[in-house]
Amino acid sequence: MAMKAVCVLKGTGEVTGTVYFEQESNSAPVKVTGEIKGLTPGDHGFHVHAFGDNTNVVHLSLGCISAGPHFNPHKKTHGGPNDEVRHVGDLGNVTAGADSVAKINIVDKMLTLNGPLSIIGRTMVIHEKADDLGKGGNDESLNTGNAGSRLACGVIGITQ
Ligand SMILES: [Cu+2]
Ligand SMILES: [Zn+2]
Repeated sequence: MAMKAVCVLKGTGEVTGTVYFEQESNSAPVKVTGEIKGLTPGDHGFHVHAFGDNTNVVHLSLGCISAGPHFNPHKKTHGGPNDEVRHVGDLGNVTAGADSVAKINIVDKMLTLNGPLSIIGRTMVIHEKADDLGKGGNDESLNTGNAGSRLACGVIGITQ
């Protein structure tokens, strides 16, 4: 079924964003668009995390931790969006320009807004550092991509 969702990202610092999701039918890829502001120029890891729980967003140093790990219903290791082996939530990186703004324009075949593996009600997180896409050569790379702290996050909700 055609579905649309939206996520407003907030954190303890200056990073804010709005991300839109659109899926034309149950098995169609999901289009992810929008903008994140207040980033240092360069790549920043961008993932769907497992829980729609943002209770500790307001605590300094605990930003967005209650969102849990990357959404990983198939129990795979961390990877990049074009890898066969990846977490469902692994969307790779978004890139901020010199103006500190990252424009998002992603089409992803693994995300869905329908059924039991829907990402609606889960959390989008933008990270401090680049995601190494599982190729960093250490254990953490296969878990989080070494993307560092969570700058801002928000729960993905249904929109019209
Ligand atoms: Cu993440
Ligand atoms: Zn991951």
